[in-house]
Amino acid sequence: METSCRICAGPVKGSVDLGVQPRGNAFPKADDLAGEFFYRLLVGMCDSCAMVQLMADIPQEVRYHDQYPYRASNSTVHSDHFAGVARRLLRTELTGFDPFIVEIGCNDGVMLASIADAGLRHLGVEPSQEVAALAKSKGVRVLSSFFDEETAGEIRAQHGPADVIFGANVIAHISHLDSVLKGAVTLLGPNGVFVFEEPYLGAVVEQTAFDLFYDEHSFVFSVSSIRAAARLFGLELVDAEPLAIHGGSMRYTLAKRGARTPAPAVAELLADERARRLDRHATLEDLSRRAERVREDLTALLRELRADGKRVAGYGAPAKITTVTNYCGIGTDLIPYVCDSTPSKQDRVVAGSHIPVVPPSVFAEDSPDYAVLFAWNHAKEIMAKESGFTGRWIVYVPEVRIL
Ligand code: JHZ
Ligand code: ZN
Repeated sequence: METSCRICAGPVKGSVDLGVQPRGNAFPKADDLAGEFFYRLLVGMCDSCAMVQLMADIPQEVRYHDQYPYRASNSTVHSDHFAGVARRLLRTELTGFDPFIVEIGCNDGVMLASIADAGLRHLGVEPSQEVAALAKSKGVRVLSSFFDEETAGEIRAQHGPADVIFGANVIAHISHLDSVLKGAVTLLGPNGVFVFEEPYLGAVVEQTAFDLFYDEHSFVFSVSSIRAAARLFGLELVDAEPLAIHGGSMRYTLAKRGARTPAPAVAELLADERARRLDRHATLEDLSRRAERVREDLTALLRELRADGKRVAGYGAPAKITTVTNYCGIGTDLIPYVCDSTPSKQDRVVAGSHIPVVPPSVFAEDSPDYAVLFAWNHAKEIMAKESGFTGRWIVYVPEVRIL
């Protein structure tokens, strides 16, 4: 199958096929499974600009509805990270007279709350009402909208130019990325920056983290694909910084073309990506083969444990659990339940695989023999919290192992 690139219209060939999948964050109620939505999860790379993207495009209104269940403050590591992002922006980019910052997809206000506390002009652009209400309760000003070129023009007309546009785990979700980049040009002041952090293709490839592919991730960025996209729309990549969050992310800084001198990190990371062949189809094809291996090993292990009469549970219901359980065909026969601390996911089931999501207290009482760590990117925090767990952890990133 071939489609055209959402950024440059070049040819995109599907290289990773993760089968028929539901929406990653659907988490339906057990008695409301009749209308479950499925699509083919095929991931490809553009021949021209190397942007990795989903071949399918699920309408954004279907994905980011008012009950969107993800809470960005779901871990102390994440909350600390975003408070740190705010502190750094306050120290670096927001030091002029009456600065203004816009956050695309501010979720529950995990970052902007610190900006609001500091008394700076800010605006979160957030289409999902439940998370927006949480942000507002922290004193964050929120515009209920999707961000695009038109919204950017409206914000500029009302508030003036922005010094910073920020986004975390949201820019790669927006299939009309071209309109977002044009909107950034419209909204930013002459020396303003567009800073965003998203899961990094290099980390996905290195760790065989195929579960980072789901409907919300319209793209998985790399330094080279973001540099190419920025150039097409009058922006320039002036900095890039690897981050540990979400299993390996990259923070990109774009400025208006010619406004800033690119930091040496950009050229260094581009060279590293070339050496790692991150712009080659063959790299995605290899990732696909390694994903198949994980599927074989994980299902074989779970079947063996079931045959031995062992009790197995899941720990954490990130969006990633939807991809991995549906791709591997893991249902309640192999994993009867998964626990997650997010109230908006509890008493619901994982889409497609229908594994019930329960509160962590159920896990503590049940004390299973094994727990599959689906929230593998939070391993340290979860294992510290569950230090009393007497069973053994199973991880599947970068390969299937019992810890
Ligand atoms: P977590 C998110 O994906 C959402 P997800 C989003 N789609 C995105 O783009 C990516 O990030 C990058 C639970 N948990 O953070 C909470 C516990 O139960 O890996 C969460 O449901 N106990 C915007 O959904 C889940 O695990 C704990 O102690 O893959 C983790 O989800 C902790 C720490 C977490 O994101
Ligand atoms: Zn392209």
